[in-house]
Amino acid sequence: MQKTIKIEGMSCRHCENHVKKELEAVCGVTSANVSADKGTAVVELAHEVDEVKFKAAVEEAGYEFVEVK
Ligand SMILES: [Cu+2]
Repeated sequence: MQKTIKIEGMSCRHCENHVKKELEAVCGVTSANVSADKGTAVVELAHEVDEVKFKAAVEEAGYEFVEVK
């Protein structure tokens, strides 16, 4: 299962890495592919993850969570 998270505020590779690290620490996330250019994080999931967890991870990294598709 794959989902795309829209994120605002990332501008470089360091931002991508912060977000990737936080998202991959969430239970159920097997990998996160983050793009500062697109403002997205494509997450691969082992099981359903509550949107609230994604929001918390993105905010913990210091960026703005927009939505999950
Ligand atoms: Cu940055």
